[in-house]
Amino acid sequence: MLVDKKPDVCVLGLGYIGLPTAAVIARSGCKVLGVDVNAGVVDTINRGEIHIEEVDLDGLVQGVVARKMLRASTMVEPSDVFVIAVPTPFDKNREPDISYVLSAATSIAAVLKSGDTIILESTSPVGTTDQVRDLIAKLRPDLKIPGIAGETPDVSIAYCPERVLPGRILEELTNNDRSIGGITPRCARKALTFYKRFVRGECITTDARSAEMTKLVENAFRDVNIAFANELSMVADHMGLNVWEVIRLANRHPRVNILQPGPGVGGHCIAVDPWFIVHGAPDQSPLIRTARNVNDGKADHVIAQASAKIEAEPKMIIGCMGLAFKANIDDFRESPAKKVALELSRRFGSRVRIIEPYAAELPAEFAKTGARLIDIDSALLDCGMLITLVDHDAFKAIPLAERTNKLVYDVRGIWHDQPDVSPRKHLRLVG
Ligand code: SAJ
Repeated sequence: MLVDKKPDVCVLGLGYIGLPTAAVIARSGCKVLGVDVNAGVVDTINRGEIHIEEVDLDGLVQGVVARKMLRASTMVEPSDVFVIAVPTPFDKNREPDISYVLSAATSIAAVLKSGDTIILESTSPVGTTDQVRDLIAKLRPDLKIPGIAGETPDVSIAYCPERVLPGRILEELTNNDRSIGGITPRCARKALTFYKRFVRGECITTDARSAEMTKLVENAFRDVNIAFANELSMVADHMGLNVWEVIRLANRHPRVNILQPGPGVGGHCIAVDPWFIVHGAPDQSPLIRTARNVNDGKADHVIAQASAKIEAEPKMIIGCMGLAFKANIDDFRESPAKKVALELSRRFGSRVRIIEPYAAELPAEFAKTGARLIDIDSALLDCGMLITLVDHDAFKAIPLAERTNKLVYDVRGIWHDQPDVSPRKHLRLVG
C-alpha cells in the first residue's frame, strides 16, 4: 500500500510514447506537465486533443486535460519526477544521436531540487544514463549525485525503457512488465515506487546499463528472427519453393517458431535499435549487423521481383496493397511497403494503383508518379495484378472468389487459400 504523497510529474517529449505515458500517469492521480519543443503539439494537447493516432488515446487525453491532471508547455517546470521520452535517432553514419536526451537533461537540471527523480525512457545506447548523470553533476555541483557522491545522494536517476506495441500502447503501458535500472540500487527503488503507481505488470529492478542493453536486445532479437524469415523467402524464391508452406510445416515442430517474411522491417524501433548494439561492439556483432542488412535489402528484392512480373504483363493494371509499416495502423513512416509502392509507382506510373484503407490521400512523394489511391472494391474491378505489401485485416478478409483471375504476388503471405500454380515466378493465377 502506497501512503506517500502523489508526486508532480514532468514528461519531456510528447510523441508516440511520451503522450500516452503522460496521460496514463495523469489517470493514476498525479498532476502531470507534458513538455514538448513543438508549440503546435502543446496547443493541441491543451485543447484536450491529440496529434497522433493511437487506440483510445483521444478519450483518455480529453478526460485528463478536462480534469486538469494533464497540461502541456514548451518549458520544463519544477516537479518531483522527470520522465524523458524524447527521440534517439541515428545519424547518417548510423551512430546514435543522444542530443535530444542531453538537451532534456539540461533543461531538467535548471529546475532540479533535492528529492527529485529523473527517469530516462528513450531507447538509448548503453551508457547514456551515466552520461545524463554526469551532465547533471556538471550543471548542478550543489547537489549530491548518485554514483558520484559517497554519501546519500540528493536525487535519483534511473533508466526504464518502454516496450509497448503501437496500436496497443495504452494496454501494454499498463500491463507489460518493466525493467528498471538504477544508477544505484537506491535509485532503482525510487523509480520502482513511481512505476508501481500505474503499472500492473511486474517491475524488475536492475542496474542502468543492463536495462539499457535489455531494450536494445529485445528489438535486435526480433530483427534477427524476422531476417531469418526474410532470408528464407529469398532462398525459397531462388529454389522455386513456396516459403509460406515451408514455414507452416516447420512451425509444426514443437521448438520451431519462424516469423513471417514481408517487404522488410519498418517503424522506428526494430530497424534502428540493433545499430546501437553494433555501434557499441562492432567486432562482436556480425549476426546483428547482417540481420539488419538482410531486412533492409528485402525491399529491393521485392522491387526487383515485382518489376519483372509487371514487365511481363505490359497491359495490366497493378494494385499495390498497403503503405503502412505494419498491419492495421496508419503509420507510414520508415515503411518498406511504402518504399516498394513508391518505387513501383516511379517505374510504372499510371499503371499503378495504391490500396491503403488507412490513407485519405497518397503521401506527397507519390505526387508526380501517376499512381492513384483507390479503394478495395475498385482494385478488385480494375487491377489484373495484386501485390500484398501489408497484412491489413481488410485485405485478409477479401474472399478467394473475388481474387480469382488476379495475378497475385503475395509478399505478406495473407492468402494461403489461393493455390500457388507458379511458385518459381511467385505468381499465382487462379481461374
Ligand atoms: N514484421 C515482419 N514479420 C514479422 C513480424 C514483424 O515483417 O513476423 C515487421 C512488421 O511488419 C514491421 C516491423 O517488423 O514492419 C516491426 O513490427 P513489430 O510489430 O514487430 O514491432 P514494432 O516496431 O511495432 O514495435 C517493436 C516491439 N518490439 C518487440 O516486439 C521486441 C515493441 O514491443 C517495442 O516497444 C517497440 O518496437 C519499440 O518502441 O521499441
